[in-house]
Amino acid sequence: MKLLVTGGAGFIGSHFIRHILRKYPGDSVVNLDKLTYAGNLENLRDVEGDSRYRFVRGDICDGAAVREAMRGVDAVLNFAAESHVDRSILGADEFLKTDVLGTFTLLEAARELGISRCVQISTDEVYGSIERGAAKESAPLRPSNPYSASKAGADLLVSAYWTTHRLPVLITRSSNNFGPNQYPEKLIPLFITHALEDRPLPLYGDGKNVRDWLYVRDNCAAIDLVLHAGVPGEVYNVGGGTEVENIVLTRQILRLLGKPESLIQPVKDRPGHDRRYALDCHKIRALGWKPAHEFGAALAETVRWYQEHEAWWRPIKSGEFKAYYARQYASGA
Ligand code: NAD
Ligand code: TDX
Repeated sequence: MKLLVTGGAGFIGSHFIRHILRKYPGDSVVNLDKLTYAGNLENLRDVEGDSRYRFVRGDICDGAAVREAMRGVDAVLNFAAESHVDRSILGADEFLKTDVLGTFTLLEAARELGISRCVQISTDEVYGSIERGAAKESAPLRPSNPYSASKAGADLLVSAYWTTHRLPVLITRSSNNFGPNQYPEKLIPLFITHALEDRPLPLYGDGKNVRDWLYVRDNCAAIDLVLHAGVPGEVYNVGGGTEVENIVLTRQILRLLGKPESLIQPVKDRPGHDRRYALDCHKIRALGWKPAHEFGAALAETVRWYQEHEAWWRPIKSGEFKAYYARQYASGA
């Protein structure tokens, strides 16, 4: 198969490209990525010499660039997005452009070029906070923040292209991913790298918000399965099945690093902060997927990766991240 992966220089997309190139010797991948602050070609250094891999710098909102990259491919997987909730609260313009208009641009090009499989990478956040039980794929979309609202907008558009145009689309909605190469603005890499620098860990609110953690390689396996065996027009939840309160996770990270709990600094809560996410994953499990990595072991491996790859995260934290973080805490929260 010849694949177009968008946003492949980011966290999950780069793991997915490596997964495909390793597992399918006959496949090739075009990676279309704008290289925003979150895109990092270091994430793919080990595959850049592979003749089956090609990088194209471009914006998914640019119709001409998208059509050019999409020509001749069998399937499109859209990972490209503005992906950080806190940045969407500081300013949502880019979220609407990339997450909604970018998805629309890809759908139009896929329709024009007759692409036979399009996978949209979405998120559990589109269901909003789930106080009890777990959201099925048929649950109403009730996004709480500009990021999740723009992802929900994209999901609705993708589904409409199936209903109206019979474009063969599939959607995966996964829970919180973690693993190597995640930009250190997200909870796990932020807290690991801050702790390594002996900086305070800003824990929002009472620290009792719950996330369901999914190791990134397990998500890649699920996306691969949906690409090959999913039913067009369908949505698949992908949850790690590991619900943890933020405060518990924070203590676990500090323990793994041998750092004191006094580094935990409670700060003002995130506006619109969803209390809990939880997914019903019967549908993807019926396709034959389940997480292969145990949470504690995967977290320990992730902590080790950041300990051993300072050369990856230190330049990020002293570069773009620094300006973002100063904006985030400008109010003195
Ligand atoms: P990321 O922020 O690490 O990477 C996003 C990538 O998209 C970057 O390489 C960036 O350069 C690229 N990009 C951004 N705007 C672009 C544009 N206009 N055109 C082309 N490329 C562009 O994100 P991630 O954490 O790897 O998430 C990937 C996808 O998975 C996103 O769609 C996100 O919504 C979804 N998702 C993420 C998680 C998670 O926990 N990280 C969970 C569920 C779903
Ligand atoms: O500094 C922090 N302090 C803190 O307490 C940060 C960055 C986060 N948190 C809390 C907020 C959340 O309850 O930790 C939890 C996880 O936060 P994030 O890592 O920002 O993830 P979340 O908001 O849950 O969204 C993530 O999962 C769904 C991804 O960023 C999205 O891209 C994905 O769609």
